[in-house]
Amino acid sequence: MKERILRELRQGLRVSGEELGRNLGISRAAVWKYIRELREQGYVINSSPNKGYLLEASPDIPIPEEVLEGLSTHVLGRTVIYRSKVASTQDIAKSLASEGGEEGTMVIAEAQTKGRGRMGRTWVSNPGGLYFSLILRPEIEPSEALKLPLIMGVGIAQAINNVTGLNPRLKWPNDIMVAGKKVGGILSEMSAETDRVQYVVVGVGLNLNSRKEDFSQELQDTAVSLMEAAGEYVSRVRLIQMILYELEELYEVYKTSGFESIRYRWKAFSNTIGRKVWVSSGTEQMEGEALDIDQDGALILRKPDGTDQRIVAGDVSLREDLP
Ligand code: BT5
Repeated sequence: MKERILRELRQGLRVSGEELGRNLGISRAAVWKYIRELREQGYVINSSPNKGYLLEASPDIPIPEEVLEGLSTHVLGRTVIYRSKVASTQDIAKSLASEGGEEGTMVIAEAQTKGRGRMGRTWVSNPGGLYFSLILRPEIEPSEALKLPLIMGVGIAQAINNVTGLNPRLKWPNDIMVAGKKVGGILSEMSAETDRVQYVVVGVGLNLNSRKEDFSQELQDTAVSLMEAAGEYVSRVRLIQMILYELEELYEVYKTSGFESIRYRWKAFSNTIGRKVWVSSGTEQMEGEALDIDQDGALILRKPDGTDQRIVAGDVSLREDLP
């Protein structure tokens, strides 16, 4: 019912409680209760006696009412679950996925107390950032799943560029960088049988409107927010809608035509290819030149002895960034 009231108010005209009640088949008192709830959510609704209600401003909060308004995707983000504080959006999305949650379902949180990165690392998730997990159900073999964080990376980089004008770079396998610092990361977790993926939950953490002093001393050297880099507040709702739009397009391309064209787009955003790097993969530490990513999304490292090594998981440091 609240959504329907909002839809009426979004027409941009002043409308009386009586008229709203009549259109929606509820009492004026009920209308008033929903208006109060909307105000509590951050909607600015002007009311004047005898004339009625006028929507003056909507909050930049990724609640379903806002994300769905004007969202142009067919699948991704059509179901949005918004929470103010959770341990990790990954856990919620994974449990929904295991109970049959639909492809495209998105769990967004304002803050996380146990946000995680890869290999048990922590993702610092203070208020001001964007933290979400998306359920995907691609009909692929488990070995294909390595490509998904790369596809996500391209979509996110493109969306950041569209919304802020910044030129983000992608660092293999899952870092989103701006001005040489990490602005976001992608975590992909899947459930699979031997030859079939059941679901993949891709989690994205982005530093959006946080300030330098919101980060710990240690992170201040390596992390940045979009607001700091762009010099202005970045609308969360707009960025989410743009990410979903870009991702859905890429996901379609991937499902119908494969990874090849996305691989090229990834390379165009990359700050890794052609650079001297250090790679740590499992217990191994290697140096060399990041030559390419192959058709599976693996990194090809040319080692000092001239041989090439294919790396499917690990961390890359650019040599000139090392202390
Ligand atoms: C990642 O891991 O970069 C993937 C992060 C994914 C987070 C999202 S948030 C929504 C969803 N729910 C979750 O619980 N997780 C996902 P990794 O490559 O392992 O990088 C982790 C490292 O990045 C840490 O060890 C820190 O060095 C650094 N880091 C942590 N928080 C950061 C932040 N807010 N900004 C920049 N760097 C950060």
